[in-house]
Amino acid sequence: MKIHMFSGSGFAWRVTFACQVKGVTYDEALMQPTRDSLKSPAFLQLSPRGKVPAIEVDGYALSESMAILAYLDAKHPTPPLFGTTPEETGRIWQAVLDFDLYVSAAMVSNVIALIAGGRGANSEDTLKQGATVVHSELASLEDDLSDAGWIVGDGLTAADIAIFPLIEGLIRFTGKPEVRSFDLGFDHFGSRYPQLENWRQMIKALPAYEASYPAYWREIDLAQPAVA
Ligand SMILES: N[C@@H](CCC(=O)N[C@@H](CS)C(=O)NCC(=O)O)C(=O)O
Repeated sequence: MKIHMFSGSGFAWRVTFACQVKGVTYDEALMQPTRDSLKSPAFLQLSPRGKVPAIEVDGYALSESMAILAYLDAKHPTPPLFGTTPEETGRIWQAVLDFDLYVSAAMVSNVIALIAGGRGANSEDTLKQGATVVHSELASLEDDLSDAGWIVGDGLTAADIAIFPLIEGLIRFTGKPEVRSFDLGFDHFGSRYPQLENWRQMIKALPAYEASYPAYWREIDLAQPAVA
């Protein structure tokens, strides 16, 4: 299986994480996050909206990270990521869709993408508004974790894999020195969100975490000011 992606995309990390959990081998087809590359006719054949991730398997192409996770789960059922009972499956999709429909825009478009794209310095108001929405959503997630500390039920599911990479991106990008002065409130994450911090540590303890950690994030330490 080939995964078209760029290293550090939270949506692509969902797919590589799920592959690692399931022991599915894959090749990363790394792209540049540019219009030329993402909106090229060839890539639009694979991903009609020109977004990563997209996969190719034996002539079959699929985009949308959660569609890819559902495909992987159907093709490689062990371990199951979408529950083992209809009730669990419903809860997992509820959590995923809730996040993607109501949370990820504030988190990705109004915080992570602005900072990652270098536009954060000119967007303080948007960043602050985005951060306010994200904090209220994180507070709900903090309260709603299962008794076992996962998003749903007593083990890792697609809901954890959907949400975790984007929270890691949020923490990484808001830790940039030039953004810290905006005081968005995401540093000291663990003291503000102790249950979510415990959940992050449970995920980080899984072998799939290290195995899928974005190579680009390892290479570039955002906490250090950029060298001119
Ligand atoms: N809903 C999509 C979102 C994918 C997405 O937004 N990918 C970003 C990278 S993190 C992208 O390709 N952005 C390029 C663009 O929108 O032009 C999914 O879950 O796969």
